[in-house]
Amino acid sequence: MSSRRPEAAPLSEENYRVLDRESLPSYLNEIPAVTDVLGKDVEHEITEIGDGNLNFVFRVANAADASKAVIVKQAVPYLRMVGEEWPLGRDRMTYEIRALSLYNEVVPDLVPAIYHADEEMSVLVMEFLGDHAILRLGMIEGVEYPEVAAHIGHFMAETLFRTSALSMASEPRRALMDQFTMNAELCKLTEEFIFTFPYMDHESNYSNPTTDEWARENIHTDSAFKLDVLGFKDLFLTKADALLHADLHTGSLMVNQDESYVIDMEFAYFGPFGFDVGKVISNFLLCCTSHHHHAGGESYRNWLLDQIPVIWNTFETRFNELWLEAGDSAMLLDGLLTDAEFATHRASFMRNLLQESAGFCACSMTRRTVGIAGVADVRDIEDLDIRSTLEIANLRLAKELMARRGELESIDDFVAIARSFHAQPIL
Ligand code: ADP
Ligand code: SR1
Ligand code: MG
Repeated sequence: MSSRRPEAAPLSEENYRVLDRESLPSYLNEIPAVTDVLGKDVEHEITEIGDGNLNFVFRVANAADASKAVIVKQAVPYLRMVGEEWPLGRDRMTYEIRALSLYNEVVPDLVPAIYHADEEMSVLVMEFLGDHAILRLGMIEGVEYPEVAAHIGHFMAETLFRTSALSMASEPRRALMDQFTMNAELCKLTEEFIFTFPYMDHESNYSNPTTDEWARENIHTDSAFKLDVLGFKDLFLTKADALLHADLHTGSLMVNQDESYVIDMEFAYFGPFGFDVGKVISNFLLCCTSHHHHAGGESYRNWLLDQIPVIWNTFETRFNELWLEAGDSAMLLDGLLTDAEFATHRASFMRNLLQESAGFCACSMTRRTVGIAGVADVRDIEDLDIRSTLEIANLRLAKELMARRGELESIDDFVAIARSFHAQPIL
């Protein structure tokens, strides 16, 4: 893994302006890598397609040939989902650019290509994934994607292993960490919106009266659960295993029947392996609950549950392959462990990682249910009673996974808990 330039100086406002439909054509016309795709001085068709929480995303196409298109993503100096009254540094785009550049080296088939990256303007111009849908939206519709679980597992194994101390030497790894250390504001969003606010009365939390009452009685006053979550917040703050995507959910995946692409890596930082693994799995579970209401029903719920072992087993197999192939690293030198000791170490490492992932999965399920940033799978259900029943189900499952994570010896144990939960009548 190559090291990159040192932590950048603060961004200057002099070279920054917010791009819009009027200014985008002249901005893009000066970038040869973009005019190679769109054509030079052509008429543009520009659509703002951002449905995310933080940034503005434009599709810019050649008006005469819509197959020629790029995506322009720009960070503005505030949190889009709240508005200008919630300032947020736009250097988050610097971290997205760095992480996407690294992913383009490590897993080029699983991320969009970069045409242009402009840290001063907080702009990324990238490949338009026109033949792909956001996984979350497809899953709400009950679409089965045969390859996506294996792609997710492969993505996590490659990106997590190759940026970890199991693979890299100590000095280049510290130089790489230095590139992401100051993604402080987005880490703080996670610290607060995933690990703190959802477990207390907080003005930012979502509200649905029946769910609120259940949360007050079963979350805010459950000391054991809150202390477990605090332990995971501690891991998030202190355990720097690898470069994480750190916002890896089904809204950060664009897919079709054959291909999967990971997008939106602005939260990237060095954190615990299990955060990426647990977060992505939690989104399959949240969707599974929603199909007690959505049309997919039991058969789609089973498909979703079946994907979890595929994600984990692909991850584990590839991670172990990379580990067996690796030479000396910051962590291990050839000759330190016997083959038997190494095998014992790997097995115990994977069991710990599974249990850690289950805990992060529980935190993610809870925040997506009672925190500000919900998931459309459940939060877009109009009937408040149905929504509330599903929300409480998600909270109950989250608590069970958290409480029982220490029992987990294999991914089958994890999925067995979810299967028996969903075998009960929920609606
Ligand atoms: P945010 O950081 O604001 O959450 P995202 O990176 O998630 O923004 O992008 C918002 C939306 O823009 C995505 O949900 C997707 O619909 C669209 N989008 C983002 N990147 C691409 C891409 N490379 N190709 C096609 N659509 C994209
Ligand atoms: C204010 S929290 C917004 C959330 O949106 C992003 O997708 C992250 O998950 C973040 O926690
Ligand atoms: Mg984002």
